[in-house]
Amino acid sequence: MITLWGRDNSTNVKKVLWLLDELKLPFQQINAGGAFGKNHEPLYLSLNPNGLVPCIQDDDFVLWESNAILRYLAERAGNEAFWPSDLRARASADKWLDWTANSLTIPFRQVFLTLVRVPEPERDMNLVATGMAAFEKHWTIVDKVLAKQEWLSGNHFGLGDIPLAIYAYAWYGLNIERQAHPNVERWYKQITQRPDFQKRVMIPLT
Ligand SMILES: N[C@@H](CCC(=O)N[C@@H](CS)C(=O)NCC(=O)O)C(=O)O
Repeated sequence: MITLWGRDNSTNVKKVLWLLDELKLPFQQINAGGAFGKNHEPLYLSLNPNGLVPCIQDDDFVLWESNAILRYLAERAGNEAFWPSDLRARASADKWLDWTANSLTIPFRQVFLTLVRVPEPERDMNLVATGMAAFEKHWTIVDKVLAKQEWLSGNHFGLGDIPLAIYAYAWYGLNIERQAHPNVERWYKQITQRPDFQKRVMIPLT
């Protein structure tokens, strides 16, 4: 049985919850991090010395880092759509996990954590502007890719779509001025029709 440590409203935990549901893998969840705490207690630190969520236990196997967890679960489930046996199809989808983490983690913090979690009088709006400019530059890249293929993972929804879709939910959920990216908008609309995305990701931004 898989145990997932993490709180529902964490960006990185949402990825894992969503994939567990897509893969129909049974699991139990222990709320941790944020208001739930636990992640700086010795028990949790013995699993994940970083004190961050998510972390999973699969019997006696422990794994942290959300994207590593996504890859592990997709392969563990033996699900061809999420972990294609074809090396090139798999790598083409997989690259979006690293790309999203490397390109957008900092802009995400600059925009969303500021606008959602910092009280208005204390917000650094220059930081928000810097993050938004980075997002727009990266959406332009994604838009060109999605002009040629239906999903980031190729011709079907897959692992490569998950991390960016989590950021897209925050992007389209905030009252901010956005440039038009028609192919991204088409892709995101399709994502929002997935029941597991609705259940795990489309919860209030807090
Ligand atoms: N690179 C890590 C980042 C994990 C991370 O930053 N987690 C945040 C939540 S999104 C966290 O644990 N924050 C402290 C807390 O929730 O108490 C991953 O992808 O798993």
